[in-house]
Amino acid sequence: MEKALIQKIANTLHDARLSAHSLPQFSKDLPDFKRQDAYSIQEEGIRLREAAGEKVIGLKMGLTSEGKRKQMNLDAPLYGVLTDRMQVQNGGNYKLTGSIHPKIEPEVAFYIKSELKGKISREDVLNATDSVCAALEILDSRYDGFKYFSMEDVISDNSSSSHYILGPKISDFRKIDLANLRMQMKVNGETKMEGNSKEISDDPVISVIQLAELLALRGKSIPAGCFVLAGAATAAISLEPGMTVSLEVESLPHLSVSIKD
Ligand code: 0L1
Ligand code: MG
Repeated sequence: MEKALIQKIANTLHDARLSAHSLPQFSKDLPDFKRQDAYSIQEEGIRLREAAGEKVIGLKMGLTSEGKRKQMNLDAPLYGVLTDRMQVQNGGNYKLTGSIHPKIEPEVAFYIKSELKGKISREDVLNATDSVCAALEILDSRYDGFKYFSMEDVISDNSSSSHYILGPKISDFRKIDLANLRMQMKVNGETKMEGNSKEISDDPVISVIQLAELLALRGKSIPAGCFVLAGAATAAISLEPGMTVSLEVESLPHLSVSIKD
């Protein structure tokens, strides 16, 4: 794909996000849209955010559970890039103004203390991990109806990133079985989604391995000092004002966010 078209799509998605307007998917008119073109558009979109003063501090894996892939009718994991301005504090408010059709999903996150590059093992991930926490990801899509025709549409849109909430972290994560943690996402105290961390790529550590592999295709790595949202254990739910969404992940401190108009 030509640089000018990459830039044009990135600008269009950036403006759609800023003005909270949805768009038709690009893949409809681009029969030869390649996955690596989509990551180039994503990178251009991140450059636009950096030019506006945002700082990249994290990465996300998406479509890591069968439930999520079925919900979105897409077939493989993907990644996105997270900035400081996307963070909502644990226990804080999230205002719906400025979003298009936001949803929330239950995740586990890793704080990475040393670089992870290319083909790595489970032990490499654990050695490079400083701490772990439960996390909520708020997704939004800049496409009409929060629907995609292709992976390329969603990757271009920074894998539907919008906001995230990180719970308190624990550093003695080796004492727990990260691949078998019960996860309950509640709305106003009532359980709405229930799953297990095993549904995140069979083991959230595997998500981090897959992220390093996907980044290597772009000549990139997981840098020291960033955090990684490993993916959701269940399908996402739509946000409405008045909801307080909390996440309880076994053996990890809980977190919550209140949704406002
Ligand atoms: O974080 C995710 O799993 C979302 C990835 C993109 C698919 C979606 O928009 O739900
Ligand atoms: Mg997610």
